[in-house]
Amino acid sequence: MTQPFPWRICPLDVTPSTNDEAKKAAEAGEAEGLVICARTQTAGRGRHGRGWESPEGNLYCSMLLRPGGNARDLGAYGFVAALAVHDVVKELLPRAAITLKWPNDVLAGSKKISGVLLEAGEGYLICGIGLNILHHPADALYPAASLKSLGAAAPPVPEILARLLDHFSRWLGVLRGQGFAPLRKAWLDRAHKGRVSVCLADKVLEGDFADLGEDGRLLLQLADGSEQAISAGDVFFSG
Ligand code: BT5
Repeated sequence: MTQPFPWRICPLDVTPSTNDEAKKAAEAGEAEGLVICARTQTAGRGRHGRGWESPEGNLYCSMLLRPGGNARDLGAYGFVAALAVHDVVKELLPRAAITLKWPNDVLAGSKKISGVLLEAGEGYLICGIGLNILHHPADALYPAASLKSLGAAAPPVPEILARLLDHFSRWLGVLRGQGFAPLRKAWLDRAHKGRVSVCLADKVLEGDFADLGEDGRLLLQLADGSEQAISAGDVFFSG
């Protein structure tokens, strides 16, 4: 399997957020490839300042990357993460429908099983991944599930992390060798499509999933036939 660089796993017991630990290491000059993982987080974060429930038994990890190049292109790394998680979950739940929800969620049986939080700083990018193995919240923004709730005989967390890093390396190799186009195609092949509501900061848009833009934006077809490109929002499927 392609290994663009050797991963260096730093396992922690309890931490507020693996993303924060990875950021500290990045700011102290740590090289690309560090992976912080923790058994539990006391202040796990989602996007837009939301929380991420982090009881012991799930995977919480953050990779330190140093992509260089243009800040505009960093969003591609979220698709690398989503595709890698997709592949791990598909291996463990081969009969379930595993799909991707824009931007970087992985759904198993239409429920959210994983989330990705990208955070960039000067010269680095932290890619945080949460994957529900034994636990999921009963009452979440989007209906949630875990590998266990869907009947998977889940291997131990370190083995799931090792599989995730292998898949992540492979998709990272694709991005760095061939650019975003093959990732976009792979993501579209696995995307949960259909009628959606998209909650933006100031309004809700209803429409049909039309496409994933070449820049990673969600393209939504509105009722009047026009197309709207979305850079940040929460997607909910209707029905
Ligand atoms: C995400 O945010 O999906 C990104 C989650 C990233 C978590 C990882 S864990 C390792 C690393 N360290 C961190 O501190 N974070 C990253 P978002 O799309 O905003 O979803 C957050 C919403 O999902 C919350 O408001 C809840 O409603 C719901 N939620 C919370 N915990 C969940 C869980 N374990 N499983 C499914 N949904 C959850």
